[in-house]
Amino acid sequence: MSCQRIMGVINTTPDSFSDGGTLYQGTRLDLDHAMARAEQMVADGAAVLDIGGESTRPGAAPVSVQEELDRVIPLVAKISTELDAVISVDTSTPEVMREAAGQGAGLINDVRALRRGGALEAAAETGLPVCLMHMQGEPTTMQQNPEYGDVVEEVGAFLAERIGACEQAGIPREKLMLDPGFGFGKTVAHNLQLLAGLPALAAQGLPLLVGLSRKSLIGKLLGRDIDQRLPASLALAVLAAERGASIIRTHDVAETADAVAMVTALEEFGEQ
Ligand code: 9MG
Repeated sequence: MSCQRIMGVINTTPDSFSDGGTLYQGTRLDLDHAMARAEQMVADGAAVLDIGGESTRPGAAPVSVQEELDRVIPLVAKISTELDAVISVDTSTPEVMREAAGQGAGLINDVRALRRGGALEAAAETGLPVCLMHMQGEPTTMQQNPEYGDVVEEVGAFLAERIGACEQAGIPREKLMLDPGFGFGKTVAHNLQLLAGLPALAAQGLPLLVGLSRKSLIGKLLGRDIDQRLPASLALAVLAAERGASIIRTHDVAETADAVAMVTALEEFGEQ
């Protein structure tokens, strides 16, 4: 059963923080393996697949436009012809947005909230919905010393400014969703404050997308390595869904779909 709230993560990078390189054979992306992962995620309940070709983990090597296109576009093209899922392209690069849209992508997920030169115009041209994510700083340095006065208020103000920029560029508000960017220039305390403050961000009236799967706050709070973070990731997914998240971004689709389905069941029961 597909759960409309689940976005499965497919990293086509050799160096992503939790699953980097698992789709590689030597130095080449194994398209058949990536496709098998996508098929499994859809069978497990993902309604959206998020395909990314740039690692945003702190210290990751920068990727050229051509490299990002080569990693992402063949997979977007193949999934769009073979699978029934919305394809989200996880990119900040205008050329990738345009090309992915042409190959059947249905959503732009930009961790830089369309701040890269030409990104607003490219996203507007595609006519696709966009997820605007908050990040303090740049991936290479964002975790060095993140600072906020009131993190919920500042993230909310940033996202409101980006909504305004999108509207000015011709992307209507109805096409936007928002993401506080857990782990992107945030300490553990900032992440927890944002999780508690999700209802305040939901009050902007746009759908919230949340990614907490396997993130380092779990490692910092519980001392768990990446491969031991599933139970805490599920708890965080449920907490986020209860606090108003519409879409949950996850590496572990089957387990997260079941966990979040319990929140959905309770919400639907409450509406009777
Ligand atoms: C690409 N990416 C990695 N983490 C993410 C998160 O938390 N949200 C969104 N929208 N994208 C993310």
